[in-house]
Amino acid sequence: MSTLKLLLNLVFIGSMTMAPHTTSPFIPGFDISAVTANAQSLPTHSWEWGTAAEALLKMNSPLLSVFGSNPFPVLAIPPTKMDFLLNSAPRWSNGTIPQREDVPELWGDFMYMAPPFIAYFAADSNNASLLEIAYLQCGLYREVLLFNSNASTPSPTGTSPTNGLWQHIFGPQSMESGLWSTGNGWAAAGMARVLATSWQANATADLTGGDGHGFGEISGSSLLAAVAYRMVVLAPTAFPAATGEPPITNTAIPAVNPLGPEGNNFVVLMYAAWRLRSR
Ligand SMILES: *[C@@H]1O[C@H](CO)[C@@H](O)[C@H](O)[C@H]1NC(C)=O
Ligand SMILES: *[C@@H]1O[C@H](CO)[C@@H](O)[C@H](O)[C@H]1NC(C)=O
Ligand SMILES: *[C@@H]1O[C@H](CO)[C@@H](O)[C@H](O)[C@H]1NC(C)=O
Ligand SMILES: CC(=O)N[C@H]1CO[C@H](CO)[C@@H](O)[C@@H]1O
Repeated sequence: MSTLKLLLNLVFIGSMTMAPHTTSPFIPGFDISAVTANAQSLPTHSWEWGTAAEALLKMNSPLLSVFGSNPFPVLAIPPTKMDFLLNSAPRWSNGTIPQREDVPELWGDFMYMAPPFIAYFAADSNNASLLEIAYLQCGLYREVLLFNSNASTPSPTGTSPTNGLWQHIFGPQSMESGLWSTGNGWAAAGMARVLATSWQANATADLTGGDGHGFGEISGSSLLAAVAYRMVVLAPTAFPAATGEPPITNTAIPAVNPLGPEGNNFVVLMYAAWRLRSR
């Protein structure tokens, strides 16, 4: 916990010293500085600090994110972290790594946390089989939460019983089959990061057959909008229609405080993605 808070502070300090990108030419119609300040000050849990670190990185040092041009600066992630992730928790029946340490339980939220980390670690250590694990985990989560199936082969796009929306949690502890928008945002944004990482590692064609197609309240909306803006830049042929301005131009102002730590971070992520698309 203190490690994560330290990481957040380091990212923030680093982003201040590493050529911060001026935001002035990219005015979204709401006070992005106020949202960013909230995004940094509100987190109190590990995943909120992690999301804040990610949002500040994209906001202030976008070239170092997996969507930027220098995503793998020299760093050393201790291999023990990867061993823990891959080997410590009881797997779901189709081989999926669960969100929980004690029970096999799958949460859409997980998609933003573990697969992007596994993919990044794999690309950084030049480990193709590990990169494939990150990709397969996305597919296996998709099977369970989108198709309510435990198959190991991907179900065809367009055949989900929930019209393309992911259910939130499958498992014995906190089963929650609702179609939570933020859960869908976590899933989409996590898969976009895995896709970008594979792309940067020149492995996308190997994993997907070339087109990246397998990756098929305001927090969820802004995170999903961030993904849409990212995909326009990442895969303009597959995503030609995601244009327009941030959808929160007016509503974000009254919602800034009630948004909470995650919501503020999602708005920062959306802004950073929109800014990139607008360049
Ligand atoms: C790649 O990662 C896997 C999983 O952690 C590990 O078992 C394997 O030894 C790694 N391969 C290389 C070449 O480092
Ligand atoms: C998938 O496996 C889980 C156990 O891990 C089981 O509870 C569930 O019913 C299975 N779902 C389907 C659709 O077979
Ligand atoms: C991907 O390919 C480009 C061009 O060949 C190369 O500059 C880059 O270093 C490669 N990236 C990785 C992670 O191997
Ligand atoms: C990787 C893995 O363990 N996949 C399993 C997922 O579940 C199906 C059964 O539905 C198995 O056939 C796969 O081997």
